[in-house]
Amino acid sequence: MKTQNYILILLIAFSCTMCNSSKKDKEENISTEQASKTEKHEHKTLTAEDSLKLVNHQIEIKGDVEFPLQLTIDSLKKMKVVTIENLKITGKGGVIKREVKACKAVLLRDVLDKAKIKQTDHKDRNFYIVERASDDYKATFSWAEIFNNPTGDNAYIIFEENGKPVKNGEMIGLCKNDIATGPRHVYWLKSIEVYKIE
Ligand SMILES: Nc1nc2c(c(=O)[nH]1)N[C@H]1C(S)=C(S)[C@@H](COP(=O)(O)O)O[C@H]1N2
Ligand SMILES: [Mo]
Repeated sequence: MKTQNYILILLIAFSCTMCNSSKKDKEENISTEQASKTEKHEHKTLTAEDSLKLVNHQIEIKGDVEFPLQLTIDSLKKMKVVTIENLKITGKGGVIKREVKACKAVLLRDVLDKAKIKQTDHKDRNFYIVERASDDYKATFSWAEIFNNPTGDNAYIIFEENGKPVKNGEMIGLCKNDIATGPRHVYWLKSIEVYKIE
C-alpha cells in the first residue's frame, strides 16, 4: 500500500512537470512570435548619414510609357501644384503616425499623363503602377484607380511640407483616400514604374 501511494505521488508529480513544461514552451513560442512581428513592422532608426544616402534628387518615370521622364522638385513646381491640408499618416486601426499641417504636391495622374502610358487603343487599360523607394519599399496602383476612380484625385507626389522640403527624401508618394494612409505613403520615392498585364 505504501509503495503504491509513493508511485502514485511520483506519477502525479511527473505529469505536473510535463504539463508545466509544455505550457512554458507554448508561452515562449508566442513571445518569440510577437517579437518577430514587432520587429517586422517597426522601422529601425537610421543615422542622419544613412538616411541621406536614400535621398533622391529626382524621380524616374519609366516602363510602358511613351516619354520616360526624370522629374526634380523644380519640374514638379512647374506642374499644377495643389495644397493638402491637415494630412494624417495613419497605420492599422487608425493610429496616427504623423500629421502635417500643409503639403505641396502634384497629382500622380498628371505625372503619368506627362509620361503617357503606352496604350494601343481605349480597351488597353490593364496596367499597374509601382511607386518604388530607394530602400525598395513599394506601393502599387492600378490604371483604373488612377484614371477611372476617385483615387485618381487623391494620389499625390508630395515635395514640400509646411513650407520646407520633405524630411525623408525629396519626394513622397501618398494616397490620401486610403483607409490607413501609411501603406501607400512612400518616402524616399525613387521611381514610378508602369507595367502592362500581358
Ligand atoms: N520608403 C519607405 N516608405 C515607407 C516605409 C518604409 O519602410 N520605407 N514604411 C511605411 C509604413 S509601414 C508606414 S506606417 C508609414 C509611416 O511610417 P513611419 O511611422 O516610419 O513614419 O510610412 C510608410 N512608408
Ligand atoms: Mo506601417
